Amino acid sequence: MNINKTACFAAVAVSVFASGALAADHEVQMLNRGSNGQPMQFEPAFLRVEPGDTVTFVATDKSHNSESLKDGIPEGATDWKGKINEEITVTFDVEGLYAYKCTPHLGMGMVGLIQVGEDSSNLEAVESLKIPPKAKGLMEELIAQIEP
Ligand SMILES: [Cu+2]
Repeated sequence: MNINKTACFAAVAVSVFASGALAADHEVQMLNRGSNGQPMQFEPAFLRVEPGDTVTFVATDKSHNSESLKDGIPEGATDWKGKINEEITVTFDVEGLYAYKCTPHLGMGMVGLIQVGEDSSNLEAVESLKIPPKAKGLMEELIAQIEP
């Protein structure tokens, strides 16, 4: 009886883990003005998550979206492109750095960075992204927040 109970518990624990029930969902707000007073911001613009976690980009304010930047995500990772005014949930399975933008506000510096796990081997690609100066400036600030 005891043995059966233990085996049963182990099976449940394994299936919970395998189904990803331990994965967390994080939220990033898309805002006309961030709490730092800057216009057109993702908040938080830098996020550290674990592989398998999801991030929901919330359409708190209108006229924003979230789209991965070309050459700004790890090799083998899936890009994404949310529609304007729509919430989108993205699952991050591949470790690495993910740079993204709000398509209409890239020129105003509306970019964000997500670090998944501990692999930052695509850092150089993110550092050399071809994006407008204001976006570049914020991206540098976000890169400085990467955890080693
Ligand atoms: Cu925007």
